[in-house]
Amino acid sequence: MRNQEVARIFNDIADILEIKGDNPFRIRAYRRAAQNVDGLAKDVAEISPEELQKIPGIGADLAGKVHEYVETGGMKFYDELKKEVPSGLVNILSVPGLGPKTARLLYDKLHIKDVDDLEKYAKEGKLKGLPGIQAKTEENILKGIAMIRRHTGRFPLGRVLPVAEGILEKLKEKAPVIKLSIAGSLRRWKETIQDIDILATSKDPHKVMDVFVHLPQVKDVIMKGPTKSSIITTEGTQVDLRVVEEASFGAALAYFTGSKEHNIRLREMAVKKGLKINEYGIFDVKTDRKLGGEHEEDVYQILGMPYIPPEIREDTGEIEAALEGNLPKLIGMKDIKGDLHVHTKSSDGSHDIQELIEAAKARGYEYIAITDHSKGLGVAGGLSVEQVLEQNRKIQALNKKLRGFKLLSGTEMDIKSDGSPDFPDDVLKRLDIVIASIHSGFRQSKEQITKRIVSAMKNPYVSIIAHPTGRLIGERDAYEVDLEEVLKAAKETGTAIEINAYPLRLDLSDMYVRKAKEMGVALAINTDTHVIYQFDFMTYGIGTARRGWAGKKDVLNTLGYNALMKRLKGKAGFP
Ligand code: DGT
Ligand code: CA
Ligand code: ZN
Repeated sequence: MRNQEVARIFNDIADILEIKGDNPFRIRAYRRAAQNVDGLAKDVAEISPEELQKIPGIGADLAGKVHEYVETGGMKFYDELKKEVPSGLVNILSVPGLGPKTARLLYDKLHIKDVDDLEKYAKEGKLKGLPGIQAKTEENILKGIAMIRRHTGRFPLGRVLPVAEGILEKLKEKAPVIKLSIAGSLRRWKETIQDIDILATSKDPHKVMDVFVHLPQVKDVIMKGPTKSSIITTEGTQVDLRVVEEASFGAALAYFTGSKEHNIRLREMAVKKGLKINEYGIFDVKTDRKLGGEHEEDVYQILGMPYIPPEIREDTGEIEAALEGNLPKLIGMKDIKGDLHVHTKSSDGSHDIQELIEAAKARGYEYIAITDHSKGLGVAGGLSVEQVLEQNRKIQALNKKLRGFKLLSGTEMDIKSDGSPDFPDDVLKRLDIVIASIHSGFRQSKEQITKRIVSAMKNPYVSIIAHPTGRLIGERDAYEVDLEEVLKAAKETGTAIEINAYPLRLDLSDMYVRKAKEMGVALAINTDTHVIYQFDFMTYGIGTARRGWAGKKDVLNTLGYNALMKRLKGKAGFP
């Protein structure tokens, strides 16, 4: 979809305008347009200029710009605008907490043009005198730069997967492929991705490669051959496509899915059995006879193991578990009965409850929890006590009318900086579910933040801790928090921990999901939906849960409605 690209450009434009000190209304118009284009379910390339104008926040002018981009792959206004500020200055904005006003100031006063300049000045302590910059800020800027550096070269899964799916779709449509699969870290649902690996079989590999290197997503072609081609997409991700023989497809899929560590272990095992595994198949070393390779299962079967799902192929115990017959039965999409973290337009969501019910039913769900923000989160339209109680009455009335579907009346309650809850207990006790989470005070010490979360968990009405580390992959590091302590307290208090499925969050991360599972802490996989299409983010949560070895019984929202309600009311200390 072109939508993400257009949204990124509109956001860039807003950034540059802001650095230039342009009209705030104009800046906000670009930001709003970016958000709305990003949220569209349909590709802007398939929407006529007339229809484009009907999208909220897109007038004739912006519709024209979108159309221009779809037609030409560029936007004149954007290209001209970029010439007005040093390109590195825009990159400075990716340093967390550093906004356009500061960027402008840094440029005007110190001629800082890019991240390297910024780092140099911060290290030398030369930023301090500037308005609004203190020693602590310099330290935070350096931390932020270090984070950006760590992430360069790897892209968040949530940015890469839609690109890969777009390419697969086009290949299916236009190229003579028979089998087609994603491989590599993307197939393992790793949270960051270096490059996209795709495998195919075909009777006409040349034609497949021809189609591939001419796809609209392609910016540069690195190499083109009959068995392997590599391109760079317009987003800057490398994609390798390999066309292999039908008889080797399974072996190639196993090989290129990795991980490398997992493959090395498999090959060592093979050697001990007098076998050889490579991307072409499994062979008997003595006779060179091919024993298998058409199907991925062949590899595992010949080594005397059950099939190991891609998500756990990391050599972190899966091979031992497989040999002992102890592989976990991993959770799947079909196990999910509902979503426990959903916003309506009463806070910062985009839809009313009725629209959300329809969307949830269409996904086969049995229930959803309405969890708008609480009053402390003013910027997100948090609900007052009166408003959340009114919503609660409305939901109870709706539940009487609904057939085969239930709403849970809830809240995403802010845990305040001092650790106190944003609603009193006599409000919380009327709700079906309470999600508690942190939205401020990210710079507190590890002890403070851990204490805040633990004290929230001690409240008998708090059912789930949402996005427990606050990270945004590639954009914002987790706040300092002792997750081991949090998990321990979760176990003791009977509080569930969320796997927030929003693609840039994936929070809990896979490693801690596994720890939670081992400790017997309940998990909940939620999308944090603000716009309906985001319900589909559930697959990312499932991917993360599977990477953490989680099964159906580890996850709250696999329970049916009645069992779930019983479970929520069963928390220790619940009156
Ligand atoms: P990344 O870094 O996100 O692209 O991660 P992967 O796992 O996709 O790594 P990539 O793209 O370098 O290679 C894809 C797969 O190919 C990898 O998971 C395993 C296999 N592979 C690549 N290089 C080697 C190697 O030197 N030895 C073995 N055994 N397997 C390899
Ligand atoms: Ca890869
Ligand atoms: Zn939320």
